[in-house]
Amino acid sequence: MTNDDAARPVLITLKWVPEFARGLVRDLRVRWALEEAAIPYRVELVDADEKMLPAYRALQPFGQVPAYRDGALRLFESGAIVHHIAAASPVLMPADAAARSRTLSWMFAALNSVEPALLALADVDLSAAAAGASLRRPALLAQAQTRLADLNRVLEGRAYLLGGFTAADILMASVLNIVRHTPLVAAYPHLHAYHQRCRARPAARKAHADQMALYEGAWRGETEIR
Ligand SMILES: N[C@@H](CCC(=O)N[C@@H](CS)C(=O)NCC(=O)O)C(=O)O
Repeated sequence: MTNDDAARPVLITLKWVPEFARGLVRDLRVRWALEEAAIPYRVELVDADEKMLPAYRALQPFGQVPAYRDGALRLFESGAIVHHIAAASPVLMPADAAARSRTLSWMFAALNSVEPALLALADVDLSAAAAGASLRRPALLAQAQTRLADLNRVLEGRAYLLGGFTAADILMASVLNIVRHTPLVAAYPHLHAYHQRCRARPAARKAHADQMALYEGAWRGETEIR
């Protein structure tokens, strides 16, 4: 490893995930933010057993991914990691204090108001273990549609959530990916155009390709957790 490599932030994620999760693992948000901010980074991988070990729990208390190291700083929660990257990047956060707070509102909205509704629906649709889940589906679908219809209204006449692109769009577009197994997003024209616009960004494409390359065995890197 060169000195340059050693100074780079490190994204820690899962070595392998089942097919249905590929392209959805939350390291994607962090990769995307790093690409937008033009920050080179390294990737370290953990497997299902390693992420249960104390060394990893010290980084991510719930044994989940992603986790992140930036110098002496250790972070977990994808939203917090994206915020950390965004706070130092004019591409991802406006300079004005009020606009930064509004960006944060939309970042929380993506993770707190939209993601749970879409995850609940995806869980029922994609989890074989969700016994009796079909009974709940109509209510969960209605809940997801309510959120998406509200977002569709917000996005009418706007390229991005705050007008210009911010870290909030990384989180929101990544959250919308959760229902990629349904035609839900496509049913809302402003939301659909927004989602396509976000996904077409070169940084988004690169982040997605890099995550997928991992599972296709095209990625070679370090796996040691320090
Ligand atoms: N709120 C957390 C959720 C993290 C999360 O659910 N990660 C998933 C992958 S996307 C995971 O690690 N799943 C494996 C597990 O929970 O054991 C975040 O945004 O970082």
